[in-house]
Amino acid sequence: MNIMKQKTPFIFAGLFLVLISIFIFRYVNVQYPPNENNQTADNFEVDVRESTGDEPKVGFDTTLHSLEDPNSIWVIVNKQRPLPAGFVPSDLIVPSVKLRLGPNEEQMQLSRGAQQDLENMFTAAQQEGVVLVFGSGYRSEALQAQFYDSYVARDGQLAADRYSARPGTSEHQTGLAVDITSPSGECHLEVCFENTPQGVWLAGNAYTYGFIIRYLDGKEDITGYQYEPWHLRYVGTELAKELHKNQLTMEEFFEITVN
Ligand code: DAL
Ligand code: ZN
Repeated sequence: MNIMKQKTPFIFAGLFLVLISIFIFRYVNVQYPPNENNQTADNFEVDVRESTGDEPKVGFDTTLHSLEDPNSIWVIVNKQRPLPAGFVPSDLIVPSVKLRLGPNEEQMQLSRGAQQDLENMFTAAQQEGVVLVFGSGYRSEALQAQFYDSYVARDGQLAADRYSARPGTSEHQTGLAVDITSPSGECHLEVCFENTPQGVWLAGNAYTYGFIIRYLDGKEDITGYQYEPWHLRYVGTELAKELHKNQLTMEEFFEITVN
């Protein structure tokens, strides 16, 4: 009996510690955002690590694809991030869509990873009465050099650098970029393309097929290029929705500095 009396304070102290631990555990847990997307614990950790407040990345796994691998649908290519010298995608195909040039032209190809979504996008636009034309997709380093050199000869290097990538730094070389035009060629590679039925449809719908308008209006200081409402870049539907929703460039979303 005496022994029990001596132990009672210790039993109460033990119970008290257990209750305090449960309370602390629960309190710390509710400090994190709810796991809405049924993510794995690993993904969840990534989100918490990268969250800085009210930015759009909460609940989005920013590590899903490589930003460096030229075969990745998230590869970021810009003036500071050239492709490996002579890079050629291994999965180029000619999509079954309306082409601006003959099917044997190099530019009429794109990466197989983007094919299905591109074809679905062209079909959906057509069903809504908008005919899209595949203007220019994959371009080798050599073809990009021809283009760039001709622009420099015509407009001077300073001007050309604002709208044409130097060879080795064009997204077209990844096979994941495509310039869209219309059957009439109205506003082909001109800013007024944004007001054509094709431009309006793409601005509102391309993201649902995994394509973004890569060079947004007013973001030249970030992307390095003037507004190009015709230049689409395939990034897959998950990222495209995220970028479209917040009207962000890849550089902004992944916090990559461009000078
Ligand atoms: N017009 C884009 C920037 C390119 O040349 O790749
Ligand atoms: Zn382009």
